[in-house]
Amino acid sequence: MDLVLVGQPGSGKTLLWERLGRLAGAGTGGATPGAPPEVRAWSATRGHGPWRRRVCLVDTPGLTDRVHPDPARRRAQALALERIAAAAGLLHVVDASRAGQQGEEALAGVDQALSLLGARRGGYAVVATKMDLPWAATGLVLVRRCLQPGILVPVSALTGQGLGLLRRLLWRGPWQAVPGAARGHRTSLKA
Ligand SMILES: Nc1nc2c(ncn2[C@@H]2O[C@H](COP(=O)(O)OP(=O)(O)OP(=O)(O)O)[C@@H](O)[C@H]2O)c(=O)[nH]1
Ligand SMILES: [Mg+2]
Repeated sequence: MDLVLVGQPGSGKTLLWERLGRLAGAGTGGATPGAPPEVRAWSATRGHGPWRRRVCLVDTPGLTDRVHPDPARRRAQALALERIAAAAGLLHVVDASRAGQQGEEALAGVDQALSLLGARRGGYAVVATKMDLPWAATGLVLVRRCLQPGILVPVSALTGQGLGLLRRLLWRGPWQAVPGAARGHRTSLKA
């Protein structure tokens, strides 16, 4: 089951990806063969027999409002969009502290687009990170107001705040793999 971390550049995806990988006891995540280094995944399994579940968490490069000037970065972003389309779930990572400092403007563009996508497809949660920083509490209120209502998990990848809850969400969230879906391992979403 593929879950994908998405969001603006610098929102905190990679640090979360690393911390959650460590908590899940995942092997060292590596770049997907043939993929740019910004798109990487770790996977971990839990449970036995019929309860055995495998989660693959994918880190992606930040998505930008404008076409990125670097072709390598554009290629990585395109690959990220492919992973988003095939994922069982999206974890939309938002920098709560930046939102608190900059106001609603910080959540326009990419964040609005991801939020609308999440509302349409389901299997979507917002992760408000950097809650250890000043302004994050103000930012959290804005995130709740500006992005689609649904699952919202405040965390700090730096201090570990909220990561236990987020970890449980990875394993028990509203995502669901569809058996026998096209391309074997492809997953789809529960409505
Ligand atoms: N204080 C604090 N800093 C954080 C937290 N999470 C990430 N950072 C810092 O924010 C910066 C960006 O974090 P990354 O994890 O690299 O962000 P990213 O979303 O992967 O960025 P791109 O890959 O460029 O899209 C780094 O300097 C991190 O150390 C957090 O929870 N608290
Ligand atoms: Mg990153």
